[in-house]
Amino acid sequence: MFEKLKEKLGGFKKALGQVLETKEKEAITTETVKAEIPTARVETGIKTDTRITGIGEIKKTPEPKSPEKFGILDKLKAAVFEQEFIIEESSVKDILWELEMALLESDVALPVAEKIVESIKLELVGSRRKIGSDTGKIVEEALKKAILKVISVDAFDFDEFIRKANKPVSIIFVGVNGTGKTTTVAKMAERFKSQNYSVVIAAGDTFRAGAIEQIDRHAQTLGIKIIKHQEGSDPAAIIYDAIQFAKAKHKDVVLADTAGRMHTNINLMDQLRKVCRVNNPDLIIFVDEAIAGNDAVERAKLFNNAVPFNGSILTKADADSKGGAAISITYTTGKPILFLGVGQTYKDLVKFEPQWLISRLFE
Ligand SMILES: Nc1nc2c(ncn2[C@@H]2O[C@H](COP(=O)(O)OP(=O)(O)O)[C@@H](O)[C@H]2O)c(=O)[nH]1
Ligand SMILES: [Mg+2]
Repeated sequence: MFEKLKEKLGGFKKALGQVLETKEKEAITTETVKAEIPTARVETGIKTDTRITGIGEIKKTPEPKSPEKFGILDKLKAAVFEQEFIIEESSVKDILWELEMALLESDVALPVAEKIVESIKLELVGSRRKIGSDTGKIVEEALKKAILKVISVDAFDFDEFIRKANKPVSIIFVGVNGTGKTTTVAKMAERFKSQNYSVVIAAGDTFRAGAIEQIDRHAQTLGIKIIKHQEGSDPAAIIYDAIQFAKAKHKDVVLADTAGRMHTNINLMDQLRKVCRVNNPDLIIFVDEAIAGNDAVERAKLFNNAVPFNGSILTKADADSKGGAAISITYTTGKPILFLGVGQTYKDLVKFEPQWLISRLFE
């Protein structure tokens, strides 16, 4: 997962680390040169003092290698290593440009790549670094901080939300075709079941031939109640029926599948608005595939305009080497990633934590 991005971030870390080390060496050289000048003065000073105060007392002139002289030299040398050097913008400019290009190549959206680079610049440029500190660590911390900033939004804990919500909790899954909505509904059903919630599935994709059978098969396999109508019927009515059923039977969660639709199809987006308005779900979740990169981010924007969603699920993260969508979607929509789909079995769903992604990127 995200191998190419990991590689690029690793490359950046190494390259910037080298730039900082070079700067550090330059700083040491400069400081050593400066350090030698006061040493000379110290020697002269001692001689002068001896001459003035000690006429006739030549024997009191300090030995050339007196302990005092060594002491001062050592102190000066120590001072060099306690010295700091300042990171200037000119020394990191090129390398930050390369980072921006690498992020764009990894499908990170332009404003997000710019934001990351800007954060790193703010963190490093003008800052004082102790000579001898671990430059790799400095760069890694700056990178982690910058990425964490763009992938974190106001804390929303999905599990806590479900625990506290009035039951039944209704969740509608939306997105374009083939991204993994139906599979994700089944994975979520399995996850809720394992947490001892009772689940009802609404077969809200009445548009595509075979969609009802597909979700029905999942429901049978998982032993979960499903509410379905015939192909071509009104999805808003099916979801409504499922919620009424859940209320009557005291079920905990309603998971509603919907037909995939292009974010650019005005009629189908209007239909989705109606489905959500009629049913007023507790949560709307946008599902897209991580491998779609920037396309997923663009689609998320338009879906969020039509039916403002609470969070997104990125599927097929197991097949995504670029990581751009995972990094960009939260910053672009202002809504958190809730889960990642990481495979084709029911268990292949991981709760998304920003810190988890960061540790994956730098492991
Ligand atoms: N590798 C992988 N494949 C997935 C994942 N989620 C869904 N799929 C596959 O994507 C295809 C489309 O999934 P489906 O749920 O029918 O998409 P929908 O059209 O949005 O409902 C299926 O072959 C799924 O097995 C995932 O997290 N990883
Ligand atoms: Mg489907």
